[in-house]
Amino acid sequence: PQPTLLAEYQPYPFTVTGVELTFRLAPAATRVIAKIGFAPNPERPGRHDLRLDGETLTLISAAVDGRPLSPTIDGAGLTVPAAALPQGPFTWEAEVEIDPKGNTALEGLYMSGGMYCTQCEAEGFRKITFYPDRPDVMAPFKVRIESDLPVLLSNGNPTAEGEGWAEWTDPWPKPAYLFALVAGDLAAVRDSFTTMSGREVDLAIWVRDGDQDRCPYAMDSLIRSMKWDEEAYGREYDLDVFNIVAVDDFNMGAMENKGLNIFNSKLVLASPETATDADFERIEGVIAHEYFHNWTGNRITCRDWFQLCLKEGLTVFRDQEFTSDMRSAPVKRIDDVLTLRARQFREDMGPLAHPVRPDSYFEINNFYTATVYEKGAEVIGMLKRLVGEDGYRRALDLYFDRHDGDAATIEDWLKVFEDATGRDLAQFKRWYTDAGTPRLAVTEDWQDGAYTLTFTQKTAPTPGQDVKAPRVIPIAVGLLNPNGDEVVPTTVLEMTKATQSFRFDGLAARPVPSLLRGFSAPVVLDRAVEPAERAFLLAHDTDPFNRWEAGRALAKDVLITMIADGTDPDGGFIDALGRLLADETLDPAFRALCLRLPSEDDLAQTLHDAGRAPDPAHIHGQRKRLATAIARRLETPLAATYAAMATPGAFSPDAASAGRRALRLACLALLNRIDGGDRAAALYNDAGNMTESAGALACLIEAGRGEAATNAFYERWHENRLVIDKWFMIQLLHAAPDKTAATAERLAAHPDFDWKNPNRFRALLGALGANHAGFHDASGAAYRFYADWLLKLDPVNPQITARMSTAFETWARYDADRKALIRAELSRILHHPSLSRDTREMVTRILG
Ligand code: HT7
Ligand code: ZN
Repeated sequence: PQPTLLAEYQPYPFTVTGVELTFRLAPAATRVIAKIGFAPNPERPGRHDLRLDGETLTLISAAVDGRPLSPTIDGAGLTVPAAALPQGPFTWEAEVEIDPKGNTALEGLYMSGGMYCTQCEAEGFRKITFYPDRPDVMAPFKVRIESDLPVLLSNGNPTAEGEGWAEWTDPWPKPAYLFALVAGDLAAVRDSFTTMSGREVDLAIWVRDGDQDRCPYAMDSLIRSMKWDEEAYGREYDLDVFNIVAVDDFNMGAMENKGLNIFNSKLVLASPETATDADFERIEGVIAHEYFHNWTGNRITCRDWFQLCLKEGLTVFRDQEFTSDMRSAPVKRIDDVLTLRARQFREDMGPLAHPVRPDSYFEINNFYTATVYEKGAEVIGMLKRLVGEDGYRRALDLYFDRHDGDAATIEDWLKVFEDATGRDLAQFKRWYTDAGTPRLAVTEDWQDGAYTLTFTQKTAPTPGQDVKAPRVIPIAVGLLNPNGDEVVPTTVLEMTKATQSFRFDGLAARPVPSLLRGFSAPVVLDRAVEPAERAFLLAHDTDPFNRWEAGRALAKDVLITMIADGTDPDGGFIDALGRLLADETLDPAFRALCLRLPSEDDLAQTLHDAGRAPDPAHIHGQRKRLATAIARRLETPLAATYAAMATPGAFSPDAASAGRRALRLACLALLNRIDGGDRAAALYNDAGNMTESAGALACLIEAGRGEAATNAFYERWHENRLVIDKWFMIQLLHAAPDKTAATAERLAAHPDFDWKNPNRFRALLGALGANHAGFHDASGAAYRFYADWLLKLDPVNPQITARMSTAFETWARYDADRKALIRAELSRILHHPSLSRDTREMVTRILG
């Protein structure tokens, strides 16, 4: 197969004037009758064949303007020669048969727990009917659903219904990837929202009967999102109804189909007993994200899938802003940077590195990545920093005015910023076109009251891009005097050259720099800093992000030294941590983040960057050793904080309560190193919510006394799928390295390991891949087990298989033996005779 190339984009030769679909639902033989109006597209003069995408469809009949015809069908669609088409507009009619029940790939129309549902992004609509399945073809849709099931939903507004049928009309032209249909025996939780212009919108969340009491948080999040988008961006909802449906079998988190969002049930259903604080926060964020797509994605969509970041980067940025406003902005920023570094930096530094706007793909589903989403959001954060709040608002207003109803590009996006602010963004565009994370080296000079910072940027070659030109990097800097007072408040330096100096005059003493405040650009700062300076910033920096960053860097330095020479951990670092822990002026959630040690994966990457092959078992051991040393030295304040942070009374998912629980559990995890699991056992017995139950269970497993609690947890929750996902996950995440593969094997044989369910598969295999020392155990047993399961899942669900193959993306970091073991597993996968295109592309790229 040939890759799809950005450079080869051409508009579709026809416009679609309207789509009418009738669905006669039956599990193994659904009939889809399509009536589609086509007209010649003036952007592609001349006569053209009609090419329609279509996969896994059985064509029953086809006609153009009522005249039956037999088009040529291949594995990817059908063609009607230009000669068989009228010169002007025409109507295409086709009836096809599809098999929702046999659709295990969960793309197109499929069944989940007796209900019909769809997933059409990116290219799933072509599994429903023959159609130009590309985002720049937009049309109004009218849908009739015929079924005995009581609830029949599609996009837009309900326009008619009768016994066994319902009709929906979506007046807003949309690309096929936003099409949705749901049919099932569902219960609704309802509310309403009055928009800023006074229109009443009926809101409903549809779930299985019995799950209604786990919907209020999602509904509340939706209402807050609708309000926020009006206040922050002036964006109002544009239909009479907004429906959300929760489904158990879903490949990703959720989908922003116009007026009918479909969600993975884990991102809707939450109660204090079944969901953790992290689940609540994630639900709030994803409900907001999908809702915000109504403007950034649906009203303005992407011209082609290369422009995916246009909607995803912007919508992630918007949901991050929303969460910052709802919760604590500094804590949210730290969380986002932790995610970015853990997922996107890892991607950008390995064989899967690609630009925020890629320029070639075999399978677009493989490009729903941390680079497109999270780095895409960072790029928008940089733009906002460069043009300021007002410039950003003007640019966004212009974007919505100019492009409403369009299928737009990154060029269009940058142009509105240029037009609204007068800036030239030609160099900035490199953030979209060039892969790789720039490294920023820093040197300082201090002479006669003048302090000069010199930065040098370098980006290592990435696949297909050997040479990198300098990028625009906004570097937010503040300067502190030796007393800890801020003498230069946050200033954004605009770096545009490979090497560039910035001078600060009139200072009375050599300052301490606080660099890259708020993580103002997605780069790695390379600067050798003395522990004393880091401790100074940890104590005095006014920028909360950099305060946390200083503690993080200290912890990392200590750990890297311990790993290198087995020395005892640094007491100064632990005492600095102790001061932070005891500082009650600091938000508990912030203190919890400061107590969290750098991950083993992060340490492995740091060692690799320094030219050393990481030893996962040794890293694991030294990280534990540091945790033990912290617990011993800070036992008294940790125990006091553990007691003080209890949240008695009714559970509230608000940020302040969640922060207290996070700090309490961070203390528990450390104390667990020295109390043999006693506190965890007590907490497990008393826990009044899932945050504490799950946290205590993890500690008990770590302490080697998890068996009884693990069994009790299962007994208590075996009827709740989402909680049993946690049960699988916790056991694997916390298994000892030499027992991880065996634990995975045992759990895979458990009758509840319903491996065709993506959440369950991810709970087990995802957690195995995330247990760094266990996954990379020198025996290679985990590698083998993991590869076996990828091969088993591939014919059933290629999308999930391909995505999960990324567990192997870091293979080049490790020693020769591990490299050989991983490469052998990857080539075993690659040589499988009927490997999917999805997994083939990923494994080929990973092998390099
Ligand atoms: N825009 C949605 C992406 C998505 C998706 C992509 C490929 C395969 C399945 C999928 N499900 C959802 C979700 C979002 O980012 O908002
Ligand atoms: Zn999205």
